[in-house]
Amino acid sequence: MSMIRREISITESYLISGFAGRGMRTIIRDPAPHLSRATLPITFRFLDAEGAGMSGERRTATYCRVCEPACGLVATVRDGELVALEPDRDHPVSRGFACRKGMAGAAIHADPDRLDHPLHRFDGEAEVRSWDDAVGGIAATLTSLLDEYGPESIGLYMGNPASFNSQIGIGTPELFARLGVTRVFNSATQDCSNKFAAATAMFGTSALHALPDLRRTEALLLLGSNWRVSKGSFLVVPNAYRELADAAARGARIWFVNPRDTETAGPRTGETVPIKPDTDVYLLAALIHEIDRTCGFDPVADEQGAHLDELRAFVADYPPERVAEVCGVPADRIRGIARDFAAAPRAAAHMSTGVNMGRQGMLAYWLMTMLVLVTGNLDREGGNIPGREVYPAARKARGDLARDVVDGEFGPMRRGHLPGALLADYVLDAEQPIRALVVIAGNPLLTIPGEERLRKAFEALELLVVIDLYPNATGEYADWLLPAADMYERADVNVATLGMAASTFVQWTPAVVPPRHERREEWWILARIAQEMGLPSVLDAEDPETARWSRVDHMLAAGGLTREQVTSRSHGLPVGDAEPGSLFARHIQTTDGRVDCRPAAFDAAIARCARIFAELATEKPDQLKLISRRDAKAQNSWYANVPEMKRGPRDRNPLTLNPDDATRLGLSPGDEAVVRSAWGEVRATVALDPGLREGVVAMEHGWGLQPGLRLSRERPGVNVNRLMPHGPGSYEPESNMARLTGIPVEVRPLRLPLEPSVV
Ligand SMILES: Nc1nc2c(c(=O)[nH]1)N[C@H]1C(S)=C(S)[C@@H](COP(=O)(O)OP(=O)(O)OC[C@H]3O[C@@H](n4cnc5c(=O)[nH]c(N)nc54)[C@H](O)[C@@H]3O)O[C@H]1N2
Ligand SMILES: Nc1nc2c(c(=O)[nH]1)N[C@H]1C(S)=C(S)[C@@H](COP(=O)(O)OP(=O)(O)OC[C@H]3O[C@@H](n4cnc5c(=O)[nH]c(N)nc54)[C@H](O)[C@@H]3O)O[C@H]1N2
Ligand code: SF4
Ligand SMILES: [Mo]
Repeated sequence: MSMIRREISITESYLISGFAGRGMRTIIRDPAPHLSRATLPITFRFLDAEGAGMSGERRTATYCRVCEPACGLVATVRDGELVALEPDRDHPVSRGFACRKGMAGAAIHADPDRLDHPLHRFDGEAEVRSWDDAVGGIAATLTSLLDEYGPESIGLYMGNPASFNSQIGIGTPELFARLGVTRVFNSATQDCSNKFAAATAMFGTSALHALPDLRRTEALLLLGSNWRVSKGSFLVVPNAYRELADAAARGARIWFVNPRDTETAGPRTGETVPIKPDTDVYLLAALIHEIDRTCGFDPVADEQGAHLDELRAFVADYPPERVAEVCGVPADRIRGIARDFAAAPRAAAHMSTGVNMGRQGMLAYWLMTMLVLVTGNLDREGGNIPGREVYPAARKARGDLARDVVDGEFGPMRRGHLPGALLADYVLDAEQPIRALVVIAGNPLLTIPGEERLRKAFEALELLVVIDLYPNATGEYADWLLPAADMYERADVNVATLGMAASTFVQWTPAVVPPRHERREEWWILARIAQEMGLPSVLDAEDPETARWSRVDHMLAAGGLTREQVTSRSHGLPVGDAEPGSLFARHIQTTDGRVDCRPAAFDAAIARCARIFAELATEKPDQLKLISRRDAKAQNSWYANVPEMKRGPRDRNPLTLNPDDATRLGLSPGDEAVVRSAWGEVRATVALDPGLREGVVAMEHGWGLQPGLRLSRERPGVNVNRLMPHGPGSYEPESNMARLTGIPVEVRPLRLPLEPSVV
């Protein structure tokens, strides 16, 4: 076996999978410090004449790009194949922590059901086509639609994994922005867009979010999250559950405001405050009102905030005794939390998807921030502070919510990413429909509310392009299904979550292995389509390799870093901890440098707040409400085909009920139940969860048949988003955030078929 060693650019690594078929395999090593940015040392090993497999094992430091913490991992590559991932003990921040979802990356990489070649579907038949055919065919259809109907006929949906891919933003603007495409959708409107809207109104920028200072706080209010399972969101803290346990061991008081007593709550961490779903905004208002009425606002609030009197006037409508019934939290308990939170020398708060997905996520995020501010805990040690920046994101994302809210085709909405809950409406619109949709790293059929209507919409499209790891449920409707490289097949930098971390680090990873078969990175796919359409393309740059990293280089340069520095530190380059004082000193973007504590842009939302309160106050007392839940062995819809994550009871997503509710409804574990909302109906298997508040039922999302995936065919589960509100009026208009929790439902046993004797 002969061996040559030489330097090769990353672009070239795309060619490697082609070489492999001709008897050559490649090993990509850790980038060595002396190498220039895009250059990796590569060892080619030629197979011997008999074609015996190459041997040898190497370990490469990399990182996980499934969720926010970006945990350091070590990949084992044997005979050129990724065989295992394990936690990186030498990582300066995650220090040997990683979860099962992360480690399952090796199984996803090797999954035989992955997309490996471009597929074209025509008259119900799918056939393998060349990349040239694929990009040529897509370019031709896009060009003719543009000519005939203009850019409004084209839509884009970017899913959640796109956020963890530093390269996805390279080809995308070149293609879609140049075409003038404005109908852009993003999973954020099913996740967190309320936070962008609220931050814009309070801080003058959508990119400023103050994190709880877990290591130093003495009181922590956590609403609508379950860190032990999810590992957190809008927060980069590896092993956040451990941080909670450490804080509690130090004596910190922790409240989990949640309709469910979660895996995260308990004697090691803190107590659950079992709230009724979709009512957090009133609890938060009552806490602030109680503090105002008793100990008063901290004097620093007058310096930090504008319009405090207007805030006072708003919360005065919601005293503890008035909200107690609606929230399902006794007034005394609310007063107790207010007292203890205000009295704690350092207190912090955080809220996540359970509150984002209610009807008033934007106001809830505002009030959560106000609770921190009026107790003097904003931008203070042990309170809420922004993460250390690398790139001045807050300045770049400056905005004005009042100007952002516009009259859209389907009613008021925020400019920017369109509401996912309207995707089907845009496609089925009679006057100016979206006729071609490109879906990148997303599975909207299962993750956006309203499956039935989305099916109609996807059927009506003239062109659907799905760029994914898998032939996912959305891909069933695709004319072109394009195979994406996975995270271990691409070089990357963790730019997406910079500024959201308690301890900021910049991490580089090389492509651990070359893309299998014909998988390609998204930027390359989009750049090829751009070329075919005669548009500028990064592939036509003098040096495409330098060009495709230019955005990352620019972001790093803003922080005084170079890619050389970053690539030389294979376990991540620590940048610094979140800094008290930096919010007001550097980040805030309002003209007076103060937080707007009662933005005028909230007027309509505040009027709605009163209306929703009246509606909740008169609701029938036994009204069941559906909430979402996550499972430790899933990641939205895309772990459906990983055998080790779907064993045992994880063969379906049951409807979980409190045992008393189940008895009242005549349901036992294992029974089939019908769940009906005003928007749809599903059948689900019943399971009990004594941790659920009475009157609350829960289901995991991300399930539902994905015919292209073997395990999903055997264990499809049901898509809970059939039950979720969609269409005009179903989302929060200032943020475009979908409503995915606190949905009124009716649950009844599925009528058994008639006894055979009766038939
Ligand atoms: N009812 C309800 N609905 C929800 C939620 C809920 O709690 N309840 N949660 C919401 C939330 S928070 C989110 S973020 C959304 C998620 O919504 P989506 O982003 O639409 O869905 P995912 O299931 O995350 O699908 C990701 C897709 O990307 C593919 N993928 C993974 N990695 C890559 C890659 O590197 N490149 C490419 N091209 N594809 C890749 C996967 O195979 C999968 O098909 O769902 C939302 N929907
Ligand atoms: N294992 C696993 N990890 C994941 C994911 C996954 O699907 N599986 N998805 C990833 C993604 S995309 C995201 S965005 C993050 C999300 O991370 P988290 O926001 O922590 O998500 P969840 O674990 O769903 O926690 C939401 C909690 O809100 C509660 N809740 C529901 N309705 C309400 C309400 O009205 N009020 C209050 N106060 N609480 C409510 C639920 O009981 C649940 O415990 O997780 C990420 N990590
Ligand atoms: S916590 Fe998230 S980033 Fe860390 S290993 Fe698990 S899935 Fe990956
Ligand atoms: Mo998410």
